[in-house]
Amino acid sequence: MEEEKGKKIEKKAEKKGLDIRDVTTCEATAQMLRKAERDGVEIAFHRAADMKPCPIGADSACCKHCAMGPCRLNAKDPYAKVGVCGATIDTFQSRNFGRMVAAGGAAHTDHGMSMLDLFREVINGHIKDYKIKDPVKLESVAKELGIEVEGREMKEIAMDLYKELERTYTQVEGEIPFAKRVPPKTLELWRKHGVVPRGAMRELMELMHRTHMGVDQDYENLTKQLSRTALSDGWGGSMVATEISDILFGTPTPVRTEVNMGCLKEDQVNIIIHGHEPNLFESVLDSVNDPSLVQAAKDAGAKGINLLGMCCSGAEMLSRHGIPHAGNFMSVEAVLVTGAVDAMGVDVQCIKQGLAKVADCYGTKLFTTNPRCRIEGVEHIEFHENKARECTDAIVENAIVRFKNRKMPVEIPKIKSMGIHGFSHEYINYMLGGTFRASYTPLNDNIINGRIRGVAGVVGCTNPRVKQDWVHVELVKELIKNDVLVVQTGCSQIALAKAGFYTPEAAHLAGSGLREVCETVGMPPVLGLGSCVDNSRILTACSEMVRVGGLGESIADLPVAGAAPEWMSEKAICIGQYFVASGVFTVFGVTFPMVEGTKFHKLLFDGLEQLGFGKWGFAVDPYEMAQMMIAHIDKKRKALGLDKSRERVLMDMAARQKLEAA
Ligand code: MSK
Repeated sequence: MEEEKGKKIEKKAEKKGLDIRDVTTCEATAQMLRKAERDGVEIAFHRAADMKPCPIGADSACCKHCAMGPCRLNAKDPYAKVGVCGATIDTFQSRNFGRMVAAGGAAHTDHGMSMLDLFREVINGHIKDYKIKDPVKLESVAKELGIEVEGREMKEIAMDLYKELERTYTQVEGEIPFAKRVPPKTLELWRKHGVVPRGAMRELMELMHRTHMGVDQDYENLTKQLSRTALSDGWGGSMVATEISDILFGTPTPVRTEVNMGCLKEDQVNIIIHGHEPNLFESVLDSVNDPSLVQAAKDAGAKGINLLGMCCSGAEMLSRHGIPHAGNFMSVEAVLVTGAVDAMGVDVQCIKQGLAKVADCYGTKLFTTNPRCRIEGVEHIEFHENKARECTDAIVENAIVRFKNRKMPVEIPKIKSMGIHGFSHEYINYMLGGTFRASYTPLNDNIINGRIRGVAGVVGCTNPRVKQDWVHVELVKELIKNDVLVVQTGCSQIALAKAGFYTPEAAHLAGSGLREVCETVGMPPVLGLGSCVDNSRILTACSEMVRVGGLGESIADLPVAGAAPEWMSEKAICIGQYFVASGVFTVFGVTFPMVEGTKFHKLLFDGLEQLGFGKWGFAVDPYEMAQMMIAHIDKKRKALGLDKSRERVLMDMAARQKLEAA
């Protein structure tokens, strides 16, 4: 029966043209895709082959904001028609884009607010399972925001910091606290254009209002509000999430650990935590180390309990504690196909509903834990931080029961890669400058002397519309080969980690200048900074580069670029927009939800840069994407007068030796 079903899925996949080599370069995922087809199980790759994207929606040429429509325009002749209310293609697109920014920003902001709620309850003693693990970071963030720290108790400083950061969300007038971290010239530009965020709730509310039918119908005006909202995520919600998570759970420092499905262990109870908020994962970590639960696992015949992460909370735990990571977004269903996962606990964001069916097929215990994210038919064990272990112990206990009663044959791909993760922006400071002169000066110096051409952030999701991991890996290969230092977060980080780029030895793949810096410092040419909210670390690093000097006065002056080559979520659009509004050229792959050549498209892809911001770019091909980013970096180098130093580095060995001696 199963065999027959399997043959049907295989045939269906063939008919739909699903050639496994075309959909993923992740060998472990490919192996599990083959097994899924043998087992008669469908996962997102099959569903993607079975679902043609709506061409009108893909171009964002439709509007369903009221019941006079939905209206749709012709992407080939977008100005030929208008909606029933008279809205033009530019209004359609800026509204749709604005709502993507709002949804993505709300996700990060709500995550950040949860972290802040937890912080408050820890400070006032209502939650005792967590404590402040990094008082040094607490003090430095407090000082940066103008809070007095000298001679004060940690609790007093923490409460003042809480009150200050609460403004990030609730403030109705003024500027969000981390506006203080923005380079003055960038902030001046924001003020000039009226895009400095007040409070995230206000910006989100206003953006939703202005994208309602019959409100803001001027794409330029709407772009200001969607930029202000995106900035309230990057320099607001996400930045608070990162900083508070560091204060509560520790600021990452480099740690060696493994990624990929080969980290599963057949003879152990395997538990995967997948999602975004680190608090659930931190408590599961306590549970799996509880001697009574470890003993229970042994009594059930297991050698121990093996805890792994997936997606972004996995990337955070990888960075902070060296917890092995089983794979990125497009591998989350595939990993269940191993039959080795005894329990998976999920919290919020990027949790596919399809997981429920796959978990059911393989007898994996799947649990939702967050009241914001439940899945029909999936058992919910609610996670409360004031009794965190109740939920996480229950997940572990259920996993042990499933291990004892494993019925399905287990097949674990024997594939994993070792790498170094955990490069917070503070550690980059220390790594490059040493204990006594921790600073970004050596990074700036190496950019100025041309050994490092520039810095690129390569981040974001995986998407079944492109070959999993391939665009990430090829893009990063091209960048480092051309002496561009790469920083990463989220699922992109995991793609490169699986491909072996997270070892200092990977420096041999870099161009001569970057290789030399990596070998001197002993660092990989690709640095992982954590989860998608940790993109805020890249903003902070950019601010530091400006502050240290020599690379211009604003973020827009820096020889940097960003990319989300396999993006899929609205959060990615919000991230892209906050990078663009901060001054960074940001290239997206896969698809871009817009008709090319409209006025709104021209504004995002060109006009914003002319106003002093960054701009968007789009390319599907990783090599073209790399060329676009490198060309932009070179343009910025030229504007800074640094093009000559790089020519010397690349072309003249004697001059290079002279520079080294200097
Ligand atoms: S998990 S948002 S698929 S990076 Fe943050 Fe990965 Fe993108 Fe989700």
